[in-house]
Amino acid sequence: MAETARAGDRSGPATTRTGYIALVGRPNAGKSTLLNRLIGEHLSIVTPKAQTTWQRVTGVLTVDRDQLVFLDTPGLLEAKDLLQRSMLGAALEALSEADVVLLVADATRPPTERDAERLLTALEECSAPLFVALNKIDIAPARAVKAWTTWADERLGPEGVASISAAEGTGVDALLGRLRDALPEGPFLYPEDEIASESVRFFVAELVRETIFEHFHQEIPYSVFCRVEAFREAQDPVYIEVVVYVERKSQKGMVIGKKGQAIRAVGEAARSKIETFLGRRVYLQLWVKPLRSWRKNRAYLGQLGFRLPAEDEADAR
Ligand SMILES: Nc1nc2c(ncn2[C@@H]2O[C@H](COP(=O)(O)OP(=O)(O)O)[C@@H](O)[C@H]2O)c(=O)[nH]1
Ligand SMILES: [Mg+2]
Repeated sequence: MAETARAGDRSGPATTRTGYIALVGRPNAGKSTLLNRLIGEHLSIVTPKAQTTWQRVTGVLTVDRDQLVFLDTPGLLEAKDLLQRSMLGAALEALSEADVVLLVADATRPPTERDAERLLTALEECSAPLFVALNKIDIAPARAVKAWTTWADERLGPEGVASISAAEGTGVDALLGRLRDALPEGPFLYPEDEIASESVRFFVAELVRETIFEHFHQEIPYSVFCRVEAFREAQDPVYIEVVVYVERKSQKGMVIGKKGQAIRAVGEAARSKIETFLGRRVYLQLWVKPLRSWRKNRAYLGQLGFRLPAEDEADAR
């Protein structure tokens, strides 16, 4: 009896809305900055250099009865080596899973036909609604933002175009409202208090890699990948060992620096970021090891946790 009564009772739990929102766009448009702003945590690494996000990062935001699962992706780029093919694959995979696609565009750079074509090709197999976030309006002239909006409306036919500053937060709440309204109904995919699906180890390694991007220039940041080898949280301070892989022996000396100066500076800066992230004191030990041409090596990329592009596709190039 009680069951039947409840079935007709309209005051029961309201339905929830849940969906994957893929953040796509050119490298350096501000996708990772936007993800961090939305989640309110430094989850995805951000640097002024292009192509810093190499694997997809998931950020989960639960507001009332809505759960938004943001997929930060490497930029849609022209893939030149195996690592870049893996990066592009990660972006396309996120698109294939997306319930909503959010193109993040840098409003300070004029739109190009090539970008539109690349995006529209990537979206061919994807039926999810498209929104455009015109980012960096804090520094883009109003004229440029207006021209971009008109162009995006005509060329991409999105559900909506929002002007935002991911760095300062302007317009982000309004954008969030529109994204929430575009979510399909469905049960939550993550516990309400969860903000990420990758492991703490992943984020710790990424913080070391971000620090390398800040301390080195030219090819070093793009030759380095970091992996946590030990993580002992029962200790205080938390004991963490990270291996910093480089592509060539000669780079090992550069990363270590004279009398270990360079790696010590990286270690200090990274430790402070990790302490903020974990909210704990940390002892950080860094090891630099060559892993010959790892960016081009399928076995190494696999061991380092990258998604690999299909074999035949790789061989055809
Ligand atoms: N002025 C300004 N800079 C931004 C904004 N959003 C991102 N940036 C900067 O743009 C650069 C690239 O940002 P990032 O989030 O790494 O871009 P991604 O490659 O698309 O993930 C960084 O130097 C950011 O600080 C913004 O709203 N305004
Ligand atoms: Mg990024």
